[in-house]
Amino acid sequence: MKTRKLLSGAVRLAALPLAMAGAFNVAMAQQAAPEMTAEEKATAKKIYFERCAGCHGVLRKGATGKNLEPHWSKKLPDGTTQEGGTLKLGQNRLEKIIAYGTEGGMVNFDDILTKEEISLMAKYLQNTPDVPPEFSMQDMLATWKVIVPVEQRPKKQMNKFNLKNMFSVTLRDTGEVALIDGDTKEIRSIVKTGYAVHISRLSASGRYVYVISRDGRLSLIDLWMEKPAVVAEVKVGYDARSVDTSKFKGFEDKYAVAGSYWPPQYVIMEGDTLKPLKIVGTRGMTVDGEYHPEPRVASIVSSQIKPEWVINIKETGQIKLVDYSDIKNLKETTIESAKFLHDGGWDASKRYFLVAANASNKIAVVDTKEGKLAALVDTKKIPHPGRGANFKHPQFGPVWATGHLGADVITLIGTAPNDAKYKSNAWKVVQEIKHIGSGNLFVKTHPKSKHLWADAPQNPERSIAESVAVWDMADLSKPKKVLNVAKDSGLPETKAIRRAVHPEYSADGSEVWVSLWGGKTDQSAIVVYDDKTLTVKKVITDPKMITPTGKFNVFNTQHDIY
Ligand code: DHE
Repeated sequence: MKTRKLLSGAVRLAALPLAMAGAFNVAMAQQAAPEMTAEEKATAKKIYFERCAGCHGVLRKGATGKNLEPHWSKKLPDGTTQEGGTLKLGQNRLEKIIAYGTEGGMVNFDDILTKEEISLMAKYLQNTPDVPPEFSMQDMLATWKVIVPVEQRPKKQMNKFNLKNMFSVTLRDTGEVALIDGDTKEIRSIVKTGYAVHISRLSASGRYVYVISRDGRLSLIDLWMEKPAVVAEVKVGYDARSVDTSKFKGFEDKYAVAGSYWPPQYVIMEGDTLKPLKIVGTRGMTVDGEYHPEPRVASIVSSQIKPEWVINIKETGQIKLVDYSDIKNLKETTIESAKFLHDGGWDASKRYFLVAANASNKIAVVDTKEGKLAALVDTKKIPHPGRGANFKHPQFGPVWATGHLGADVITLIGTAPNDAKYKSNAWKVVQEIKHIGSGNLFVKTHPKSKHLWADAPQNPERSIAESVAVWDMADLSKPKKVLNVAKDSGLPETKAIRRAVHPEYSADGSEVWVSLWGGKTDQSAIVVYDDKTLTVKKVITDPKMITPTGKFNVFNTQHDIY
């Protein structure tokens, strides 16, 4: 129980789903669902959205997390199936699972939710989930705001910042991003975004930053302003995670595309105003041939070799290649891969896209030149690459690396099918490097670096979750260096674990920035390491530095360097 307690802290991530699996996968009891007042239901719904929906889905169909529907089918003795009971587990057992987690991976919430809230959630889960409303073009247009019209924006860069080396940093729990100058390490601007802001992506020119928040709010920041600020906003759905832009020659900064978890759809917008232009639903059949009502949009990446986005649909396992050259006559190529697609990145040539089908323990490889699936690679449990890391392995040639939430290895996959010397390694796991533990979320390197970095923020042990590991890519048999980022920050220890998360390089590849994801109200920091010497160069901290997580260096994000 002790370790599970440690696991809880800030992260309610992919581990959560696994947990509920075993525990909930039982037949139902035929009793009425507990009654709830409208007020109780509204509170529970909010908690479910904030804490549970990411893994289990709003309809509770399950993905990385278990199916939590109350209407498990029950076979009756006469062979017919009866629907509509309540979870057999009942109130007490549900409360225990929510409070303490399970061996299967469900994390404990007893340090986040009060006893009353836990009891409320147990009741809520025994009631049939409401189907949230759809979000039409009209709804979206009603939320669209151009704060600074294009003609009133600067015609050239009005500040003296080195924009290439600017970092857009997620301040997760304050719903803000901090724009931090990579050269001086000064916070240049803190910008209000949406609830539990998630990721930032760059326009092809590097001028605009697109920030997507979990409540579906998309914010557009203009880096050319004297003080960079939000110039347009739109709500793309009720629940969202991904955004990218048109990067192909001739379409630079023209379009943005954002994917939502609810409703399951993606929207194409004008790149400089966010005016929604076209919404495309993603409901449909899974790769197993079953209809799914909630296939959520996971990662989106923009091709640099075609006017195309790769849009990964989580629950169906279908990868969409969306040709944006004519959005009125939109062409989608649907590639069958494996269910539960999540995050991924390009190989070094930017022709192949590798994406984790995380709960299927696979990496799907798409050949975007041919528009086909190149391979499905089996890996250890729950691969979670972020965007992955590309380097030339001394023995196996070009490889792409992913870490795992569910295993203590970093997996290296060969990526050079057209190289005479290394083609036999293509789309094979060529090596598994031993990590400091499971619970990895992100790996990173840079073409100018000799190091590979990996975090382990989801590990139950404080000392592991607060550390990162670094390997010398020229000789992976050399012992890895383990850096305790929390200790290196020099900040006083806090009750909450300060998870070391998301290593990100500076534009020139000389520094690596690691966030310390601490408690909701604790002042935290980003620790900047010299990538050559692996020593601390600077600790960026500020009373406003609360829950820093993802960091997006403008140049590296713009050019997909990892
Ligand atoms: Fe993320 C990327 C979904 C929780 C930090 N995360 C992604 C992507 C998806 C995703 C689909 C790929 C986006 C893309 O490339 O277009 N994340 C989810 C979830 O569904 C999940 C598991 C649960 C939830 O309820 O949201 C989840 N993610 C988290 C976190 O708790 C993290 C660690 C901290 C935070 O800030 O929220 C987190 N996710 C990130 C980051 C990236 C990301 C930093 C981008 C990595 C990169 O280098 O590009």
